[in-house]
Amino acid sequence: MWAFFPRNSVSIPPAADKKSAYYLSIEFLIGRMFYNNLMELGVLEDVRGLLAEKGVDISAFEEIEDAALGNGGLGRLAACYMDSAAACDLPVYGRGIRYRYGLFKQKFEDGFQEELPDDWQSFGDPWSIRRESESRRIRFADGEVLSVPYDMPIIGKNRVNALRLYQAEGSESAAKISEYLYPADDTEEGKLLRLRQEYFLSASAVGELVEGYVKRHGKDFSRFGELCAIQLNDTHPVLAVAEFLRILTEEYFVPFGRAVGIAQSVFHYTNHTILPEALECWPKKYIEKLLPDIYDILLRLAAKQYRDMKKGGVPKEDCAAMRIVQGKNISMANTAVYMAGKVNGVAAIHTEILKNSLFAPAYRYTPEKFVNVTNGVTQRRWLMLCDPELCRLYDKYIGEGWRDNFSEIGKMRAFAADAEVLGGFAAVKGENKRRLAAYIRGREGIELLPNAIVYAQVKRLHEYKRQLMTAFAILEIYFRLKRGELPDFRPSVFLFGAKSAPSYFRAKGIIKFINEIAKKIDGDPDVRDKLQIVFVCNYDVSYAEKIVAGSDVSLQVSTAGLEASGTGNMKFMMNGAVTCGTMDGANIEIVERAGRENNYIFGAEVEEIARLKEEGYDPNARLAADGEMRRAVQTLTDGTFGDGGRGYFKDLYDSLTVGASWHKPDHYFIMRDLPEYVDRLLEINAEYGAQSFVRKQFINAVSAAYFSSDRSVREYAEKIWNL
Ligand code: 26V
Repeated sequence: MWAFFPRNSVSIPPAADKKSAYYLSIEFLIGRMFYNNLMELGVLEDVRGLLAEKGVDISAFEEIEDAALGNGGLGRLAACYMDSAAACDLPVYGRGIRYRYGLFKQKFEDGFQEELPDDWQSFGDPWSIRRESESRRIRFADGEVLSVPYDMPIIGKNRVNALRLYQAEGSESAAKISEYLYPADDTEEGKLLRLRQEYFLSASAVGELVEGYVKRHGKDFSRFGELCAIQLNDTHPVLAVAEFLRILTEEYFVPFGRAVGIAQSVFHYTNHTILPEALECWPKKYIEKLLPDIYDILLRLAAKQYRDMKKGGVPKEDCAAMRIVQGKNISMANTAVYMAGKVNGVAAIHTEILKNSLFAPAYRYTPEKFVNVTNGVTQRRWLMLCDPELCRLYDKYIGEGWRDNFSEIGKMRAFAADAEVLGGFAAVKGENKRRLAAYIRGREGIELLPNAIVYAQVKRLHEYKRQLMTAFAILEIYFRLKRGELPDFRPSVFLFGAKSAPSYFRAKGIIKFINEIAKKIDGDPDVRDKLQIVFVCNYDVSYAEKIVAGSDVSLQVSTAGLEASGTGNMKFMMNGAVTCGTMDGANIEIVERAGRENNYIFGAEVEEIARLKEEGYDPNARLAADGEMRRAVQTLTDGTFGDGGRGYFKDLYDSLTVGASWHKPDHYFIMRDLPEYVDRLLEINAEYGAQSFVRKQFINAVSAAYFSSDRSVREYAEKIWNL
């Protein structure tokens, strides 16, 4: 493959006076690059043909390199942005960690998740170039490690960018730093390892960028912000700010206050979640122990922030909320907000929540800092690669211009009443569904119900995403089918795909519960021709490509206010699935563009959730009043399903009805939204098969232009990086 590229083509261009942006991320969920790269080079079909002549199916390459150096939306977003930056000819470069093992491979044993290591380099890593000569030493209190960069080409039409991943070497303990993505952090040792990873990434990137600047522009740092933007993808790389201050003040003797000012013109911060348990706070003593110099810098920075706030007359409560030091901890988000030139949320509603609640005081004092950049996904992987038939349909009616300028896809809207086009669209969906069925047959040995409606919920397993609510909805439908109350019900398949964090007890309970329901339905001759659950094993990027192309209904049912954006929702939309979901994250912007009437929206909105929290919410009263719902929920404890005596189901039941010291019962408002959810699913079931339903799907697909990550990265380039 390397014959295609000069060996230095992925290096950072030496252009001395052009600004570049660096995207620092603890995750890059790039997935398989083989097909993608052939497509970007314009030779995918030729290679497919050549291999076929030799009797080789190109899908043989599905065995190799599916680099899962990320676990969900945040990491996949980073990968989409790399793709779009190259495609849009923007000088944007990724900086991350080259983990020896990616996100674990998932296995089911009797319906329980088990984790196996993901040895993603077992067939080698054909894409990366090791840049040994650019290695640098990274210092910790207990010794040094070597950071060796590996560059991976990101191929665009007129440009090849580099994704640079650092690998830790030098000793056995050094190599541990880049061994696993998300090492278990339920012990102090685990937490320290995670902190080491964050500093390793931060110091590798900042060391390189400052060195490069000094080589080209000397030690006058006044132009740094003019030439270099550093985007912090969530708080994991926030120590980069402290490392930057450390180098400028200690190695180049820049006065501290001046260094802070320069840093504020370089760094920007994207927030990806408002869940309190996911907002990083590092105990001071850990930072002090591992990184004493960085600790001093952070305390100096905190003291400066506090002085400035006092001088500015900021009232006590606001000071308390914004402070970098929070008791015994350092708040990484507060550090990021203080030091960032721009702070952004990832969907309109999410940015509003940042401004009005999470970071409300900071917004009041520095409103100009806050901007929204709604997420996007790359249509090259998520439409052109995974849905070539739909693309050919577009070519036929509007030409190929949309392939380079995705906003042209909107031209297809003119055909929304054209029976021939809708027929063609439905045929494509049917074919993709058959392909998906074949893929699942191959991977799971399961036969999907033929000609069924495919509803899909694929995403990380988390309580706020409410896979459990979908499980209850399916149970309600199951009991109604058993009683013969749904005579016209069309065969339906519910696809789940999700990995649970290895130590997330409740999430693992939800996986087991869904697998138990699947088994029960499968064993019930009364309903198994009508209803089916398939929980696919080891959901990953390659699986997602097939699922988004072959599904009819995209389930996006998070509790309103909690899904920052979602990006799976966009992938399904692009491939012509309707959204059945709540008014949350980017769902709101999806229905704004495709029409609420063309989707299936339900549930409490953000204001109602706030009101329920305020005025009191009683899930038990709701259960008592709704026999259907009660029946479904009680299966957790009435012996219908078993969890092998491991206590998972009782814990789930208690989380809904009793709560705990840290959460009130039904913290995610399942009992509020479940009845409406069941109604929406049945409404879809009743409408499916009519041309009006195909039309809804079609309108979604052709209204997806805004959700291209080409649009998103251009917005970053204009509003934040000033490229
Ligand atoms: C991390 C953790 C770790 C501790 C346990 C609970 C928990 C919950 C959530 C997270 C997520 C970390 C950040 C993240 O991945 N956010 C996702 O970012 C996507 C890209 O912006 C966005 O589409 C998703 O809505 C958002 O959840």
